[in-house]
Amino acid sequence: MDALDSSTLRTEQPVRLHRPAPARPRAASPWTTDAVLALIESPFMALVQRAHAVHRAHFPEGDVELASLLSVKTGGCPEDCGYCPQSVHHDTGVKAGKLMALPEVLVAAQAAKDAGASRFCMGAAWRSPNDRDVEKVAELVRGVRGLGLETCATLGMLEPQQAERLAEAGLDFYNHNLDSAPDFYGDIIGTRDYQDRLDTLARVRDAGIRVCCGGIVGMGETRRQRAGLIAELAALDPAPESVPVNNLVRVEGTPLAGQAPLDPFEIVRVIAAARITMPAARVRLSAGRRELGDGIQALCFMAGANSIFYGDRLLVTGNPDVAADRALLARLDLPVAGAAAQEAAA
Ligand code: SAM
Ligand code: DTB
Ligand code: SF4
Repeated sequence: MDALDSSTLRTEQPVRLHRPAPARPRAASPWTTDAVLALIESPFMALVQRAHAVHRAHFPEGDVELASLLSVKTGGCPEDCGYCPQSVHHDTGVKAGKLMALPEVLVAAQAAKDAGASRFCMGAAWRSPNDRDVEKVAELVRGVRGLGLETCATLGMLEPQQAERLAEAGLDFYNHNLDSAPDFYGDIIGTRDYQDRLDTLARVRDAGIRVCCGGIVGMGETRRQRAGLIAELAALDPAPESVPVNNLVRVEGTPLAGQAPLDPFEIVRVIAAARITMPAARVRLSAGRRELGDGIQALCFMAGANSIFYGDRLLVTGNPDVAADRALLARLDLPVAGAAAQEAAA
């Protein structure tokens, strides 16, 4: 990864991978792209103050949810997502593995719980799972739930009956990101389109699973396109219960490895916009926290972030270590959400 260099803090020049997709007509929502852009462009302190007020009104306890990630099936993915180290299209040195077995997953889940996590998210580098894969993941979900953790899975595109099988297994959340605004998406991903993502999200909803849906910033998108992503998320009906905001992790070998880092204050603005437009959601300050530093993370919490990925690894890249995160939350007097987290802290 590149070091943060203040001379290249923000770029509006995308690394162009694919043909740009035309803007798609969106469902009626009070949060148009223009309205979200106006929010993001409002004076920084006023924006953070407004977001903080919304946050306190909807989350009076001010707690932070700790979600741990495990890559249960790593690498070898046929999709060409320009940011992703697990795509076969990019030479990143990530080796393809098989789906992990239940006992191994339970060891990792128990360790996450012991460290204080309340949610355990299992990620698989699939375009879409086959039915046998879904049955195996359903077993993992049952096992992890049995440990008293909330479960989340992110497995790619789902068919309706696959979403139903996961719901029957008790899956609490399904993560499937819109990733970008529709008019930037084609620059980043060529092997499936925006509507595919919306279709999977609808199937997850119809099956009764709560939705975790967000995106990535820092891929070379414009500010307007960041606003477009937030507008799309806020237009989902109902809005997602969890909204991960990922700061691009620039991985050597991916087409976006050379992307200049985004101004970290811009990430705070995006978090604030997510909080104001989706007031009841857990807004997760997700990948890319290692580059942000404690001060920017504190501003993100102020602006309404109330969840983080917790644990030394994300899927295949690193994350701040557990001790550093616990120390940061303690220094900021931020309580952790959930009984397990409180026990681990004691
Ligand atoms: N294959 C499934 C899919 O794409 O839906 C699930 C796993 S995929 C790794 C889940 C999400 O991780 C992506 O949608 C993207 O938002 C995020 N992600 C992947 N690589 C990233 C990176 N280098 N930086 C930030 N976020 C990333
Ligand atoms: C999400 O929005 N971010 C997570 C999770 N959902 C699955 C993944 C981040 C991946 C970061 C790069 C990596 O380690 O592969
Ligand atoms: Fe595959 Fe998901 Fe990575 Fe895209 S983001 S290449 S679908 S693992």
